[in-house]
Amino acid sequence: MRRSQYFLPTLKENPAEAQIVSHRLMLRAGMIRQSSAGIYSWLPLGLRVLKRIEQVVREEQNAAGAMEVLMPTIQPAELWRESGRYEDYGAEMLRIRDRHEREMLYGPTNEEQITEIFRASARSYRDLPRMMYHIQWKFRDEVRPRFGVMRGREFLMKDNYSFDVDYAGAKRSYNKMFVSYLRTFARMGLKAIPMAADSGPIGGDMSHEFQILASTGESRIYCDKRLLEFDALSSEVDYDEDLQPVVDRWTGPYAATDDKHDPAKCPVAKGDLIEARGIEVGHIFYFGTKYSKPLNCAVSGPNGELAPVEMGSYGIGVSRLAGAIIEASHDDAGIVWPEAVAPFKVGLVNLRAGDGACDSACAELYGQLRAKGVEVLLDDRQESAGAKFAEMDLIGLPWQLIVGPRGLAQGKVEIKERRTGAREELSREAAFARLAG
Ligand code: P5A
Repeated sequence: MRRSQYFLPTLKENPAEAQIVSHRLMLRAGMIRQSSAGIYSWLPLGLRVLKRIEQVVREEQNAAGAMEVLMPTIQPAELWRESGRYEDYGAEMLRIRDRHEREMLYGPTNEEQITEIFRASARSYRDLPRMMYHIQWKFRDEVRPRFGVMRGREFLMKDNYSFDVDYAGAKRSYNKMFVSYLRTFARMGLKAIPMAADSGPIGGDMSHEFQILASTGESRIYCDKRLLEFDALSSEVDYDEDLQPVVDRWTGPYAATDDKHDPAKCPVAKGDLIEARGIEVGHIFYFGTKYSKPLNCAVSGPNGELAPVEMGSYGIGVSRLAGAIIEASHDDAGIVWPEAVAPFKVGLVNLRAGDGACDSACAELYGQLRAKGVEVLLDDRQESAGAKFAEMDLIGLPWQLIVGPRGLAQGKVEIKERRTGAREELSREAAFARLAG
């Protein structure tokens, strides 16, 4: 992509309405634009990040054996009357009527809907287990939408639903998602800590939320520092194996949110206890037959007896993650994207646009990198070097490839790693080989 043709409305000043760093940086980097309270448009740079986050989530869901579907945003009220949640959900639910005065709602979550889909065809225990997920917009009329996309009213969620024959099977599905979440967040460069949680309006009696550490997080958390040392990606997970040992490894050491932490009863030695702030980026639930029973989603067992299926649901805040990753990864100059979710891998800076040698070196590097599948943003504008560097740092691409007349005269270009600030002068070929790898 050429910067001269790109829609990237960056801001020099800090927007007054933004209270936290990720909101400020998303607005300044031209990633999002507010439409109304808690509702945002995603501009080209922001949408690229959102899609990349989505893709990591999708790959890990598929690897765990879940199947992608797509359910609508608008649901009929009667479905929610069947489960009893239509009234229970309260003012957070956006209720609407169509032209025939039929009551509809903009889905805050999809437990009812997936159960309705599944019950129409599931007959026997042989049809189980199944996991189905979608990545779809949700609406919750939050009392206080704030912090940009971190607490929106409209937000993008990955929600997965599991169907099993019995508790043992449901626990297995739960564990699969538990492990899959550790992998998903680790791939994004995040350290996520699972902790026992309340199940709230989703219900059920087993639930974990996944919190990533960030000083601006909304939740106060306590955890054994050894939890931070575990590496979720160190071993390839084979989802056919019993995953309980992996789960025990993570839930064994102490971790709790504020409301659950009792200093008098805390089992962790003082020196090992970390007190931090966290952002909830995922939440998983086991709720057994809470929805399958009222909605009549049952299958026959090996002896022909009919029993409601055992269910769980598993959410990841996809749009929230865009903000959460920035909270976890930025510096004074701007965003520092982990490579796995960066909107472009390389920012190619032409220090003297209009200079024949610089233009042709940039065009060549741009073409070669793209031919290797590397996403490049080429700053080909006639702006000052300072302005270009400041913008590159602000938008946080992992690598800057800097081409100027002085270096080129000696056959050299410069590479800067955004995270460390480390700079290196290299030949064009060596720079290309480094970035194309
Ligand atoms: C699990 C999947 C559920 O809704 N039903 C389907 C279950 N869980 S949850 O905890 O309520 O939400 C899952 C994740 O969605 C993100 N999230 C939000 N993101 C941005 N703005 C919001 N207002 C918002 N509300 C929830 C969180 O990351 C949460 O963990």
